[in-house]
Amino acid sequence: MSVEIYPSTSSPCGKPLLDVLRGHTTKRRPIWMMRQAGRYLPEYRKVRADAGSFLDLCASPGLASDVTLQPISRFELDAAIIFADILLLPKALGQRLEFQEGEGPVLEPITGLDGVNRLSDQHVLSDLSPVFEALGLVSGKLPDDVTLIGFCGAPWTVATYMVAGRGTPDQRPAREAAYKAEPWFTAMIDLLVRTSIDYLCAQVRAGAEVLQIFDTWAGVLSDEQYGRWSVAPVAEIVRGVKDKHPEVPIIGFPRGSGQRYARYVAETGVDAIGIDWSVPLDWAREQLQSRVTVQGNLDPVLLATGGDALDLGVQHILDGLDRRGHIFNLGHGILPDTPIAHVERLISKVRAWDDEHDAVSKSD
Ligand code: 1CP
Repeated sequence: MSVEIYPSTSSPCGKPLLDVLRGHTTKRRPIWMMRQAGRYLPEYRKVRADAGSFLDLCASPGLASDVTLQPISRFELDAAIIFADILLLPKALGQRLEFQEGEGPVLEPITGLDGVNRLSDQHVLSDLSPVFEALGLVSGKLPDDVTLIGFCGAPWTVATYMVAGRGTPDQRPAREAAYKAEPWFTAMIDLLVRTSIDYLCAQVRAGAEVLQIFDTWAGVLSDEQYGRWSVAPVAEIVRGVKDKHPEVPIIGFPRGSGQRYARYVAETGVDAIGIDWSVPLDWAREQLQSRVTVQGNLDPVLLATGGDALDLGVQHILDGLDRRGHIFNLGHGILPDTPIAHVERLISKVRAWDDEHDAVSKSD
């Protein structure tokens, strides 16, 4: 029998991640890791080298589905996240994108109306068809209890790269455009909202069971800008997707939001909130877990560090958050130099906690 904390309108389906997101209590606490397919895995590095470039890998459904499944074969994880990138959407809108070795993404910066006017939503879904094909392939190969996650970037975060043309430490170019509320910047955000809804809905049709919206740069916004550029566009996306697919849970990840995570939950309508490692767990339990599922929040640096500090950090999260309504994850993506043994240790710790507490509840 399942105990419910949020009103649940469905019966459990046997996939721990999906069930927790729908308000059921599961035997095991679901775990997955942001960027779980990636450079810390030798099997990923091999496929990546054979593919030629990161974008070639994303454009090849067979290879993208293989690397999506790599962490699932290696570890006991509860979700696979489709291998793609948040910047495939601006590329599909017509912005030139390259990934330079050791440099990360490079786009042709958009800093005015001309640049926005050159974008077009005409071929977005056909351009992104390799992502949908890869989802279909993964969906046919996943173990029965593993959930398939689709994703996109939040308009604000995607726009920061579109404006700067690359990753920056503070996203200053986009923040300046946002402060001035430049009409071209507003038009860019509107275009991203509309096309992200279409993109996410198409991912659901292709097999995604849960969606995550990555707002990696939400935290750099000042408080009075946060509502307009981070919360409002994501709320619109959530409404647009729920309109067509009300049964698909949506996880928001507005990294670095501090106290504003509570506002984000209240105003966007997400079903779950991904939190970074700076968030105090007692606060998260009271202010967030009482309303939605919480995902997080181990520091990726701690996972790379390992040892007793890692054990303590994992234990702190397992004890600090209510196991009902918690998805174990990192507070941001796994780092490329993370030893695989540390990942194995993390997962076995989480599983051991479940076993211990299951034994306790049986002997009660
Ligand atoms: O060299 C390589 O192999 C490329 C490294 C890499 C990988 C593995 C990039 C370049 N993207 C990805 C895959 C990726 N990106 C996934 C795959 C699924 C998984 O999690 O396993 C996901 C969900 C993303 C999302 C993404 N891309 C975000 C949001 C999450 C986050 O980590 O903050 C962002 C900001 C990007 C942009 C991006 N793509 C790649 C890099 C190095 C960056 C960051 C650039 C920067 O800010 O400097």
